[in-house]
Amino acid sequence: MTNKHSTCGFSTRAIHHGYDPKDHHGALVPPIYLSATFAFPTVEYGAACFAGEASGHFYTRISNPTLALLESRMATLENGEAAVAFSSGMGAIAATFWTLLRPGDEVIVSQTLYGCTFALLHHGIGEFGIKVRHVDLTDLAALQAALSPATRMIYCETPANPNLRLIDIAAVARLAHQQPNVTLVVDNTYCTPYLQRPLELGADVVVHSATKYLSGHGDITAGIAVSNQALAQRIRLQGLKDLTGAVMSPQDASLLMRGLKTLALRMDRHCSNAQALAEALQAHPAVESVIYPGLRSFPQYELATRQMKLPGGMIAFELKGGIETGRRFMNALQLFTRAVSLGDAESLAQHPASMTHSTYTPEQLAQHGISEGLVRLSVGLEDVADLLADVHQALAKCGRNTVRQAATAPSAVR
Ligand code: 3LM
Repeated sequence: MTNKHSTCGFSTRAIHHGYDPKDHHGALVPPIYLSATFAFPTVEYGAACFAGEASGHFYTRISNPTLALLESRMATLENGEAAVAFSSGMGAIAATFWTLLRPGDEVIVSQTLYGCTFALLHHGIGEFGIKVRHVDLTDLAALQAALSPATRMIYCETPANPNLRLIDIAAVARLAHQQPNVTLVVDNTYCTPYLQRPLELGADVVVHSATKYLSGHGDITAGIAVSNQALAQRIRLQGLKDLTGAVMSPQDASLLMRGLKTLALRMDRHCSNAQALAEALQAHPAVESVIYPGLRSFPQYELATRQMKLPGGMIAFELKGGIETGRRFMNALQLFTRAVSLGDAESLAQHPASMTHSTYTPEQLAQHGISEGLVRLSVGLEDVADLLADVHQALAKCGRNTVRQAATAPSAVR
């Protein structure tokens, strides 16, 4: 695999890293190797592959040339040594947990997490003898107090889904690494490596839902884990090969590489559109509060500017009148689509408490800082004037009870 672009900039590596057309009949776009299995020239070579003594591809659940190219691109973009591709973000997260944790271990997790990660912890690994401790990781004294000889992992999202709380990765990494055998795992889905590179700040593993910004077009589910060689090899041979089998398809790897080519351009646009929308929301009298890392009112504004290149494309906000007004606002949107997921070209709106985070009980939502009235926007790539117009018309309607029953008429649901 050619690595002649290893010293180039982010976008150049996202487009070219690890591939030279002259090695592939001049094909500009890397070929998709659909083969599930690979021929052994000799029985001895096959045995060496299985023993880990030969590095060739032998079965796509373990490795494949198309996946290997994608993995090398993700590794360089995150500034890690190696990456492992999965069929979903949850596949990557589950494989990382199952590889690195054993009964009797403790995992310290931040207060707010994506709903299915929360469910995996509480209804998955938490029921297999692994102790899950939620700690406010913005409070370093609380983290220090929570660390114990049994701690094997610290896990966080920053910004967190859905309330955008940030964790100071460098500070948490310093505490984590005072103790041997503690792995800091950061979910970098909201930022992508274009905005934030946790491994450079001391994290050990980065996980992604590549379903989101990395692929960027809402047409695949995919996941990635990036780390050093040794950890990646363990995650591949245990978490991927044996414990989950959640391998990415080669076609999806190709779509994901297509998405990566425009990642920087798209992220710049997501961020500038979101900044304009967040400012407009904040200035509107119907709005109670806006959470966006690019606003000076954001409680961790200084950390956001230090840790993230730009504030991201996600906004959370509450309207005066709480969830009832929030529902009317979402049903009145015409250009925004009412849908979960994020990071697509299309702007999306959803209600975390009843959708992405419905795996939390109402009590847990309150404990974990996810308020009932929160509305989440994934700001897309449309023209900002059209997005502003849509939000303004929906805000004008949501105070009054004049909204058509969009949710009951499938043809009217965008
Ligand atoms: C969502 N999130 O709408 P997949 N980590 C983070 C995530 O946001 C997600 C995952 C991991 C949403 C999905 S909700 C039914 C739709 C921070 C997914 C999991 O397995 O690729 O979906 O990634 O917030």
